[in-house]
Amino acid sequence: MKLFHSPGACSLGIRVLMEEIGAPFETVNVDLKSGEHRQPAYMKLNPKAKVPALLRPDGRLLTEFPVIALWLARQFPEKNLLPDGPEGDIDALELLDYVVSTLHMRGATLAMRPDRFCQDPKGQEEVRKSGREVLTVGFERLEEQLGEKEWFFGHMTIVDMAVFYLVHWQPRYDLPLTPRLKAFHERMMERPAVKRALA
Ligand SMILES: N[C@@H](CCC(=O)N[C@@H](CS)C(=O)NCC(=O)O)C(=O)O
Repeated sequence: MKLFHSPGACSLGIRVLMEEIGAPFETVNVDLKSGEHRQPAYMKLNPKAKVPALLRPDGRLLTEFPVIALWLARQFPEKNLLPDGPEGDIDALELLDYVVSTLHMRGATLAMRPDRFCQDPKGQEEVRKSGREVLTVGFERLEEQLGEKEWFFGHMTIVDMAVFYLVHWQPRYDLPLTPRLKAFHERMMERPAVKRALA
């Protein structure tokens, strides 16, 4: 397996997941800052020009965080990375998609990079505000769903990896984390897999 990622990007969640799984994998750093993801060499492989992307041993390239995470969880069932119960994969996808499609794409992206959507400084302030509003509502949802548990579904699952990268971006969107999310982030930061992924 080969993971295409970029330090500081949402691919961190997949990197942590792969470290938790502990199977051998290669990493390829795609430098978003210099625009390497839009260069022909990467676009040929992944025309979406995004990270994460995971090259499977059979040669298929997987894109989209929830898809990569679900594939990895299914590939290593002994690691128990899906919620328990007959609809564990559905439960995981429901929350994963909320974190990635709403809180990341519609919340954090707007709050962190308003310049990508608007040139005018006043307009950028509006964009940033709109992203922070989405995050504020989302944090309340996540706070409630986490409750007094250590992990979103009682034991560690692929959902925790997505929440991790989102809360890890906190200094960039500069919105206080709710108490349980803050404790969740601190808990994740203690994990050897996270330390390895961030090293
Ligand atoms: N929907 C995609 C989002 C991936 C995404 O937006 N990745 C960002 C990094 S956090 C990226 O590659 N950005 C490059 C760009 O948009 O130019 C997923 O779930 O993987």
